[in-house]
Amino acid sequence: MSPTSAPSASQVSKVEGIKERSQQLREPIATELLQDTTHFSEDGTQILKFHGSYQQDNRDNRVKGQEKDYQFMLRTRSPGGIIPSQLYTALDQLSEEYGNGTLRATTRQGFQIHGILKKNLKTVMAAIVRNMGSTLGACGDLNRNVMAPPAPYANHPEYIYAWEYANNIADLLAPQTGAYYEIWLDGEKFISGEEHPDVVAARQANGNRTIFHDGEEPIYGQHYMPRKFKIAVTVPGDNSVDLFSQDVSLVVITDDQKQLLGFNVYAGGGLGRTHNKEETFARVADPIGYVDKEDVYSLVKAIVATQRDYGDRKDRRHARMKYLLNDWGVDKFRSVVEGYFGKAIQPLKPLPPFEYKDFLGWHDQGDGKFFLGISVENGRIKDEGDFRLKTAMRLINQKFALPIRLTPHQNVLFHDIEPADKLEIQEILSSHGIKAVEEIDTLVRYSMACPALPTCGLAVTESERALPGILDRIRALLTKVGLEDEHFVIRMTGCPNGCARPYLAELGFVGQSPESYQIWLGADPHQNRLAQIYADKSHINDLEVTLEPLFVYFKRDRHPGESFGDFCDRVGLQSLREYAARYTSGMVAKATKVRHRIGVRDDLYDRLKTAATTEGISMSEVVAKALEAYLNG
Ligand code: SRM
Ligand code: SF4
Repeated sequence: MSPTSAPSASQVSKVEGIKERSQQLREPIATELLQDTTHFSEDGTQILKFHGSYQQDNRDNRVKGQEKDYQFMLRTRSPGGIIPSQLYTALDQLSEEYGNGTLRATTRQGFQIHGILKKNLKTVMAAIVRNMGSTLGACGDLNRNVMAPPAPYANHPEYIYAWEYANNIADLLAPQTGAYYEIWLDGEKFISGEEHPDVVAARQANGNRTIFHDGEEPIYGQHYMPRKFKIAVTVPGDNSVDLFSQDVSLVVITDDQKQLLGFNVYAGGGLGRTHNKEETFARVADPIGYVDKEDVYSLVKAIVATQRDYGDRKDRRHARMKYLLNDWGVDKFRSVVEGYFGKAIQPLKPLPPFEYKDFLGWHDQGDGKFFLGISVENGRIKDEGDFRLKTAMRLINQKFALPIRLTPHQNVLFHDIEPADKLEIQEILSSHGIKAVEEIDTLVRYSMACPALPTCGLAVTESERALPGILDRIRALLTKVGLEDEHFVIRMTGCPNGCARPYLAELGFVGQSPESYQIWLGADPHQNRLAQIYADKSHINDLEVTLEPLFVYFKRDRHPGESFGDFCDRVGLQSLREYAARYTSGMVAKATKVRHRIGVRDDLYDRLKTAATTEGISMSEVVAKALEAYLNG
């Protein structure tokens, strides 16, 4: 039996037609790539995503009436965040030669290069593949990069199973079309690793309507998925992958001897939403049940087939699998999946609570070697002033050829480090301005921001470029109210799509209109619970006024050891709002100096800084003096 739900053209969204006409992801990009143009057509742009690239423009360079400054972002597909040393060397060089000079570690354990011109796209893509990488399926309506905890423990079998199955599921659901190799490598096929025979068999296995028997794509058919699809595999107690935000999460279950038995399965998480459209929302995944290891690929295929055949292909805003779970409820979803699976899904196995883990700093790997987790602010690997992470990583890579793992928190781990090399590696990092994990402000350590401006076409506010300054202000405010050692999870995005998973942060900023953010509060520190909207369109200049009452209330009424997110959840939004209202009307004027901000040109700012240093007074005082003099005539 083959699936029967090929959507009819009159009912479906525009993108469904583009996929159908693409000859399994070949056109129009194969044709348009050969044309001497700066960018692709709308259809080409959509199909290009499946190959791992987004057409963007540098929004800082937009000039009315002129063509946009088109450029391309490339994203790697790296299950579990595994980046071999050879691939890192290639990505580093490509980003220097063809990109904007930076590399960006993403929230799903991939690398992105920004700023590639269309004429160089093929060169860069081919170089990635020839150096053990791939971008196929990093974007588009199919299974995205499969996540797994990044810690390379050699002596924790659960972790080893998690990487193995993350990798195998990535293979199982990889597109089978020849388009990628034809277009970018002139048909030459590069295989970076053999597929596990179980995966090959599982892909072709003729389940109950799970596969198409004609064409190149047994699982996806001509129309691929209705929307992006995201999977993570983790181990009990480890929520480094934010498992509740995924379409599907699998949790490794072992016996007392640490032999793999099977997996607990969760489904229906997803974060993307649209402001003022209540029918779109962030959602945490539901527990679905347990599956034996022998059946896990069949179950994953059954879930994929359920979403493929029943996911909404008319309205892309309602097309993620979370809406099926929401509209059907867990019982109906489970029973439809069981129809494809061909048997009953077993009850969930009991598990300990899931915790936030980032694996930063030095760790014993368990096989005589070490791994080192380096905090990368917002994932941006660059050289800037005294901070020269890009160069430091290049030197470490050249000298020691260490494999890298990218973490789901935009950080990097070097592993397989010989004890004798620890000191030299640490020295390379220190001499390039990279702080040890103990020296990093904990607000920075536990924060994330998405790229937003200038590359993201969907951004309505700054994010990556704004968060560092905002964290400084929050640290100053915490110090002011007597919470100088406090930290919590802060995440920011430039729009409601949720790329830095702000709805699972204790304090989330979600871009709403220029310079204004929706403020989300109350997720737990381990990302098991969603935050809620506390304030709308909060201007970033009002940050201190908005947050000070909350921090004061938290300091006064928290339970011993209670985190900020748990506190906000316990007292509730209404109580927070009431306290803030009383606080602002009564005490805030006395307690807080309201600060106004004005912008100055970079050169003026530098002169201001020099003047303040020369005179030994603060910059505010210099400005105040100058303004007084000016205003008084
Ligand atoms: Fe994302 C679209 C960046 C993880 C939800 N995301 C985009 C685009 C491609 C903008 C676009 O469509 O034109 C962004 C490119 C910006 C740029 O200049 O690089 C973008 N997303 C990112 C990254 C780079 C953010 C980061 O700080 O690392 C992450 C890349 C991950 C990867 O390696 O694959 C990234 N995006 C996420 C996540 C988090 C996750 O997957 O764990 C989410 C929320 C989880 C989810 O999917 O529900 C996420 N991105 C979205 C959405 C909203 C999807 C939805 O269901 O509504 C969009 C827009 C869309 O798909 O229409 C989007
Ligand atoms: Fe762009 Fe919005 Fe994603 Fe940020 S959250 S990268 S602004 S799509």
